[in-house]
Amino acid sequence: MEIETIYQNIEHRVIKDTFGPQTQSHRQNEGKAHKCRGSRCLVLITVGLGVICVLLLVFIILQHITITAERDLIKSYKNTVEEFKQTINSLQDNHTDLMQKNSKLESMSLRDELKKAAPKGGWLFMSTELKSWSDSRQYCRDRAADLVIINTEEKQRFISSIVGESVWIGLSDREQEGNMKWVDNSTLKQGFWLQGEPNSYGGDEDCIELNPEKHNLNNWNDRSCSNTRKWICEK
Ligand SMILES: [Ca+2]
Ligand SMILES: [Ca+2]
Repeated sequence: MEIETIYQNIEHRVIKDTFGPQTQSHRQNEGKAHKCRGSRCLVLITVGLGVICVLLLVFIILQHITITAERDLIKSYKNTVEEFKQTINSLQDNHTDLMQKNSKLESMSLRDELKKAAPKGGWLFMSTELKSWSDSRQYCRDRAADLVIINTEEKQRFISSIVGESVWIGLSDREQEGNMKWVDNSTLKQGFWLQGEPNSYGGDEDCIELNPEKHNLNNWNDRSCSNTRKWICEK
């Protein structure tokens, strides 16, 4: 038994001596490998985080560029809209100026033509506003004039050609129904009536208008004196 025990101890030692250092080295290698794997992981994680950071940075920069570009675009749109508004306002002002100038020129031109048609030394004036026959006449009388008297075919044609809409003339039968008289109290000799006129429609038509939309020599109509029309003064 003692001898067996001694052999066993010897074998154990031999085995221990034979395999002992290898096992130790193996363990050391394993430790190194473990350490190495840990370092690699750390490097990989660091690199990964770095890449993510770089990507985030790129993303943020791109976002910033996009937002800046959009802001610039919005500013540019606002400026364009502002410029449009200014241009429109300017055009409206110009249009108003031109319309006023045109209106003045038309008025001057009309006055010149009316002066030519007026009796020597006199003048004609066409209103731009609307008044009843009596108020129209009063307007003329306040300027030492009166509503126009049309006693020739030439004058009838001329006035019909220069007015753009119905105007009061100095003729009425206010004093006596059916007895047409001019404002200078002279009796009507030649009338340029529309067909069927004067008809004193409704019994309330005593003042005469000239309607240029109708034929030049047939365009007078009797109408209620309280209606409002433009008018022509003559002096
Ligand atoms: Ca009448
Ligand atoms: Ca009538």
